[in-house]
Amino acid sequence: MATYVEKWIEEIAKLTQPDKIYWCNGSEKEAHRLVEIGIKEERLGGKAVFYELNPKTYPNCYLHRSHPTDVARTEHLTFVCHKDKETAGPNNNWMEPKEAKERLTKLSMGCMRGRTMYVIPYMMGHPDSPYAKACIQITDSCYVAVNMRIMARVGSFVLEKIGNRQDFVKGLHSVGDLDPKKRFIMHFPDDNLVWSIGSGYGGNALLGKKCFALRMASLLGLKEGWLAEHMLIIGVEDPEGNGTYVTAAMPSACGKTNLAMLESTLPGYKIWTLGDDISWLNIGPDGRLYAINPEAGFFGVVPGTSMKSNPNMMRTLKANKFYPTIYTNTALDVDTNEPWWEGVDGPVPKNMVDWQGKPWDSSLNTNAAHPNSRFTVSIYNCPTLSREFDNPKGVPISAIILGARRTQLIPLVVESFNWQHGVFSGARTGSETTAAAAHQIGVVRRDPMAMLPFCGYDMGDYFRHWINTGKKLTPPPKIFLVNWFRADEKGKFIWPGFGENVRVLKWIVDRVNNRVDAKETPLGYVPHLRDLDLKGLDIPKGKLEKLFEINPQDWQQELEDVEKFLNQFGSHLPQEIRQEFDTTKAKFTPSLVKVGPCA
Ligand code: OXD
Ligand code: MN
Repeated sequence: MATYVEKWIEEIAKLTQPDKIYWCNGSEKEAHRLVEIGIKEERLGGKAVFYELNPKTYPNCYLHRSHPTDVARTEHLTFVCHKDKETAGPNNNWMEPKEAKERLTKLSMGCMRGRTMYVIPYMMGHPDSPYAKACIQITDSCYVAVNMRIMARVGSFVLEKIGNRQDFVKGLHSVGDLDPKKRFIMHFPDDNLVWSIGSGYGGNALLGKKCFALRMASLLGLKEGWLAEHMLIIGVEDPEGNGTYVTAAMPSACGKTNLAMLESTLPGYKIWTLGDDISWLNIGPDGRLYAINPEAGFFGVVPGTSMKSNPNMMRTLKANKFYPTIYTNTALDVDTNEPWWEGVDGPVPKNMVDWQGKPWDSSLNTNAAHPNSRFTVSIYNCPTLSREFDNPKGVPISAIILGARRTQLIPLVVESFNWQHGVFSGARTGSETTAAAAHQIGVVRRDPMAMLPFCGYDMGDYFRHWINTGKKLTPPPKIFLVNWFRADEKGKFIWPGFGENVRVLKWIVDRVNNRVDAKETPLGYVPHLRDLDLKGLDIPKGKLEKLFEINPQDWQQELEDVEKFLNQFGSHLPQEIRQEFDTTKAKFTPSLVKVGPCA
């Protein structure tokens, strides 16, 4: 008798009409075959799917060039289709599920004609973990199939785990005809279904990642009592060999992947990597918060990656242990057949083609690599991979870091007074937009816990879920805000960042282990300068004080903006968040303000 999975595949094949159906087994042999198909047979937008890079200097590495209109997540085409709009909240696009399915059904009729349908059974999390989830993705792209095998644990064993169950999350993906007008990424929580058509881009097409592991999983977490978060996971080892596990949420362009693989500049400190993008956080049997990384690879932004910004990522990319590594939309040095991107070490090659394969030279004043060009590489290639990565129980988390990119206002590091205050601090977090859109530089986009594009339900309810989770934790982790981007009067960053961020991690670990006290401010606790290890750094005292300056006028303005943002959640906003807001506001009313430099 056909299983539920087989019946579903049959039903989708009837709709999409592929030439062939291929069930992936996750083996390396199969990955070689899929890459070969991508080089020789399958076409995407009329082009080969993969090009082999220099086999001597970049062995087992392949370049993929996407359709020029298909280079990033398309938030405006991403919908969460709950029965009612209110559940989706103001942070999600919503469409009535019946209407959404009708649209997608029309777009999907015969969309796989002439193509192969790949069926990918995959696991998010270690197969032995009680927190892992078995899923199936269908796709008509060998690029997606190869990338899924890097990013998740693919294999026939997943089918055995699913058996005849019906409650696994189904992902249905087709590149369609790559027409942005016919592109949708739709989530159907009541049917455990993600349906994506018209894009081959990672965040839109690798459905285990943002679609399942964040949007759908955030809803599962709400139902089942856990948190799915946009967070890296690291272990910080001190000179005595003690490890402290930390997660950190950061919006894009705030150095999340760099922090996940940080090379310490402090003697005796070592950072161990467990993940760079997603954490699933569960309450363990001892009442502490345990994190697993549901993914098995990195899908990271390439430009800016160098031996200075992230030496361990450069080593990961060259490790050549797990087959293969994929570069998407980088430029290509035609003489050496090697990928190239802005910010990489070394001179700019003389003879290059850009990310679309067109001749490029620096006088063109354009980017050679697309600013959102990506690598997909196995986490097992990472030289700093923690030996706890495959621990099915996960790792106990002592601190949660919430990052922001603000040239003013937010100190280098602040510890929240308690869990509830930390949730409020995360709820009001925003980042200044970067130079990508010149006219918009410095505009603040509020992005609570870096989850605004990824929370599958109303974020007011999400804040409540955080508050409730904290009440069950014994003890809850401490929550810290960090901001590497504070600038001086000339607009120059004060803090050197990158490997030097370990100095902030050290203070966080010292606070978690009650080794140092701290100075109270209206925003939380900040370090006494004597407790921040600054040996070897040449930052004048005045500038260091600026890193922690809290300007009441600026904060009065900031809180007006925060209030507007929080008000959109209406009655869904927990009373506790309102209280925290009022308390903070009162601290900044002129008669009460008493803020000095830390000493
Ligand atoms: C993102 C990503 O967009 O991780 O956040 O790709
Ligand atoms: Mn991300």
